[in-house]
Amino acid sequence: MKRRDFIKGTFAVGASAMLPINWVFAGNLPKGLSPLEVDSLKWSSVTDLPDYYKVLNSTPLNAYVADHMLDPSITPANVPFVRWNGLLPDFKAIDPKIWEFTVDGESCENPKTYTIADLKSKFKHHTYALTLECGGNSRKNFYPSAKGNQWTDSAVYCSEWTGVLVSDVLKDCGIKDDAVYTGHHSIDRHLSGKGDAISRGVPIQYALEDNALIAWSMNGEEIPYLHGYPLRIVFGGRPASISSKAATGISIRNVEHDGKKMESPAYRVPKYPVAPGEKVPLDDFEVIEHMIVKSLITHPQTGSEFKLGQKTAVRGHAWAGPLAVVKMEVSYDYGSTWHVADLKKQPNQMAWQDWSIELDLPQHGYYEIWSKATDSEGKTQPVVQPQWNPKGYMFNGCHRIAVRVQK
Ligand SMILES: Nc1nc2c(c(=O)[nH]1)N[C@H]1C(S)=C(S)[C@@H](COP(=O)(O)O)O[C@H]1N2
Ligand SMILES: [Mo]
Repeated sequence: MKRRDFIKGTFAVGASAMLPINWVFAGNLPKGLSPLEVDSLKWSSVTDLPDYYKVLNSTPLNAYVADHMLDPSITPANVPFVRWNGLLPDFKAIDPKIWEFTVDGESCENPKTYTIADLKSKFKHHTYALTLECGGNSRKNFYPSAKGNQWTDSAVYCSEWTGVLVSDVLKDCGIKDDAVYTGHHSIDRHLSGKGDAISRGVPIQYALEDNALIAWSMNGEEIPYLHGYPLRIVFGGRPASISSKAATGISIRNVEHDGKKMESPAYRVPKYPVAPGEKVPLDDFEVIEHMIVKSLITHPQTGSEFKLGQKTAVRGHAWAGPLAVVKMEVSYDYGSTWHVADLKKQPNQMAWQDWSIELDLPQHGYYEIWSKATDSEGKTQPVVQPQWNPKGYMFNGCHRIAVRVQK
């Protein structure tokens, strides 16, 4: 039997415990859900990544941190999940002074190549907090399991990006009337060493929105190597796969972009509801254009311990793609009753929103705290699981953590 470490406040204490001594509200847990395991947080280390990262794969590099490390409103540069589809670029060989960004494509009137200095001097600068969530975030929660990186719930972050608008740059090159899509290009290569690792794009109208950036800075500093140095295309609210790191250009396309990982079923879901485990014909998938309503509890850390009578402060973030979150609720009795949390406004569209609440957990024992966001169209997070899909995208079930109250 695995040892499970409980954590007092934010400090680890050596005490171990087995689940659960006094399992409060146990009868309310919906059929099919088992109590969360309170695994000890032991992170593997890999070159270049701090040892609090948990590494899913090293080639390609995929890694994430524990949910509670995403607590700040603006995610610091040393904690976002790291996702690469192919080989890592030779970062040390990159010279930002000669880095080029090219706009071309069938629907581009005047193809142009810019240096980073050109972009900085020619166009207005903008700074936005933008939520980047992998389309496969929380994939591990799907039952039956879906193939792909088994992300838990932290393949999402919201940092502040500074750059120029994609639309200003595309307009500078002239967008023909027949433009329908963008195609994004990066320097990194496929695992085979040949061809692009990934080259995705968006319907042209999204590229014209006023918070899609070509950014050279994250949180006021140079973009870290692993998050897109020296230049990144950043679209909040949409699957992060379109936010190309180490970006070398955008093609303005007169067809749906046909770059690497645009083909079905990559970043696509079935056009109609399917049974869990069902095989779906490739023609029956459609592209995911935006992420959906969801929330994350970032405090307390799962496994925390409280004293009976002590208020339990709970907080986190919530987001809903291009929409705002209008209501945030928390339950500590497996969804039987919900408590409305304080919810902050977005600093800008496509940014996550902070929320917080203080709970009075009524007696000693084991609890789960669940969080549920509702968006401006009234859509809310499912308690058990959302529509299953073959690639395990867009899981947005309620977030769950486990805590214990001592007598
Ligand atoms: N150049 C490049 N950009 C990329 C990728 C990649 O493999 N190469 N992966 C995409 C995917 S699938 C995701 S989820 C995000 C991850 O961004 P992060 O590593 O900053 O968290 O980057 C996107 N941009
Ligand atoms: Mo992703």
